[in-house]
Amino acid sequence: MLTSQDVDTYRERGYLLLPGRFDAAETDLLLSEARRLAGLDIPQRIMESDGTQVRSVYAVHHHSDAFERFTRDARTLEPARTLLDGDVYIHQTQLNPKAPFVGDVWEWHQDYLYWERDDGMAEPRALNVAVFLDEVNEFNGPVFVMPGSHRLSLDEETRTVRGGWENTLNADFRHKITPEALGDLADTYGLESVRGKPGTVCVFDGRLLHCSPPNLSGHPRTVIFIRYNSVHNPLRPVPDPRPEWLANRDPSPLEVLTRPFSAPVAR
Ligand code: 6CS
Ligand code: FE
Repeated sequence: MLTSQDVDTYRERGYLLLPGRFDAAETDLLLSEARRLAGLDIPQRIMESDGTQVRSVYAVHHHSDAFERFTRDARTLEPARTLLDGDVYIHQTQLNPKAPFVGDVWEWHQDYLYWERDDGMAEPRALNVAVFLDEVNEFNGPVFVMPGSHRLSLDEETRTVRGGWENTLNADFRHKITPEALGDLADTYGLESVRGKPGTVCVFDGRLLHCSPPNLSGHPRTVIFIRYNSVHNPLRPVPDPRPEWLANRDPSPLEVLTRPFSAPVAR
């Protein structure tokens, strides 16, 4: 599924954009599932600070057959298996509908620092597969990245400033990189925003430095994130573990579907 050039780009820059991987019928199906899930009053649903708009729904593959199959579709799972060099399992899934005007920022961070400090992940051998269900453009809160920053361990520059794991989900982040370090990093690595049409897949390294501004367009910006971890990279015990719906501790390998996730299931 990935060319050798794709793999080189990913290794060099820490992320890879794959346009046109899912068609409109598929993104429409996932969008309607996304709307259904955003309407469920479940602990996995996290609200924005305004208390009315949905910021995220986690563990979508536990609440939707379509999303569960989607995590095993060749177009999401194969890139993860290739780039992580073998069997993988799901660490976490997240739906991020990013409602217009009301949402809060996602500050600069490396995901792996959360997975390491909060979940006991042994190595940075995990990645994100993000799929755009709406167009992502400069106005609606695209992810900003610092290309090449995935080679860095920013352990020293990242301070743990909040106590509870709720602060790994809301806008008041638990682990914050100092502004001084961020300024220097931005000068060294430069910034890019990751944009594309619906159906685009963006794969990015668990250590790629990223953030995203609020959505200031008039329409939602729905993105689904699947976080795959290598089965050889287990979570170690931690004193106060996050719930399994944020940090899955069952590393059973996933098998790739032989048909598109959207194909009718044979009975
Ligand atoms: O806490 C987590 O696991 C998630 N938190 C952030 C800030 N980014 C993604 C990560 O998966
Ligand atoms: Fe993140």
